[in-house]
Amino acid sequence: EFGLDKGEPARNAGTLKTRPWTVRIEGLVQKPQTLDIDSLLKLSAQEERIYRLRCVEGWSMVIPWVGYSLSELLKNVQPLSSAKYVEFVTLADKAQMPGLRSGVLDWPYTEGLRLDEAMHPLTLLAFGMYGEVLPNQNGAPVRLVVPWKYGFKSAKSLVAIRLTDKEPGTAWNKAARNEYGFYSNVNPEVDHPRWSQATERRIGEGGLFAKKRKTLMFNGYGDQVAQLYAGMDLKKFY
Ligand SMILES: Nc1nc2c(c(=O)[nH]1)N[C@H]1C(S)=C(S)[C@@H](COP(=O)(O)O)O[C@H]1N2
Ligand SMILES: [Mo]
Repeated sequence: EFGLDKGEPARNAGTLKTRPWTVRIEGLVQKPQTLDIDSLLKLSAQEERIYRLRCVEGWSMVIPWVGYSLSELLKNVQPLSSAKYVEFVTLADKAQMPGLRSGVLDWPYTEGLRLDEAMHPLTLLAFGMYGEVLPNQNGAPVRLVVPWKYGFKSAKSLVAIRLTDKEPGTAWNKAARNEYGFYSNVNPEVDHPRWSQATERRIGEGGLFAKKRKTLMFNGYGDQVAQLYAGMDLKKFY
């Protein structure tokens, strides 16, 4: 990426207003809904999920999230048969988020998944981490977590979830199409144009001098998700 996160501490995150908060579930669904955060929190049982997170820039971390499968929410709104993709739209409030003045990305930050990826039980709607409510800087009050994809796919502070029939644009794909593809599955065999993705540095394992680990296909979740990509050329659909 372009160093947007680097040296830019979450100094404004503390003042983000996360209540009241609503999330619209809209587009190609039988039952569009606008849910306030308290209804969303109660929609399904929250569970702790301990996932590996692999950053596209070559580091990784193990994180205990709290939430439930996004599929629980999607089933509720009854996707139409024409729905093929899900677009995730996040808050872009200039009054609260001075970082939006930076022209690096086309705000709001948006992300996207294919509908079958979004319905996969590993795809998490997260409300907490480390047994606590999500800190503002990590995407309060609700974010996405997709553990077999690079970390940037995990859109934070969601305000809308939109089902579509066309592949939605995503913030990083629009900014640098050749560097960040729509799929962005963790893949040690597809290098970023500017660095290798074969290895990673695990945060918590001895800092800069620790031996790097080999990056695993689909971040080690291949048994669960490889089937989603059967027959696809993942070098082309990176
Ligand atoms: N709303 C929103 N979500 C976002 C981003 C963003 O700028 N806005 N950045 C993405 C990127 S580039 C990264 S690396 C991760 C960072 O998540 P973290 O702050 O929890 O580490 O969030 C992703 N989700
Ligand atoms: Mo990032």
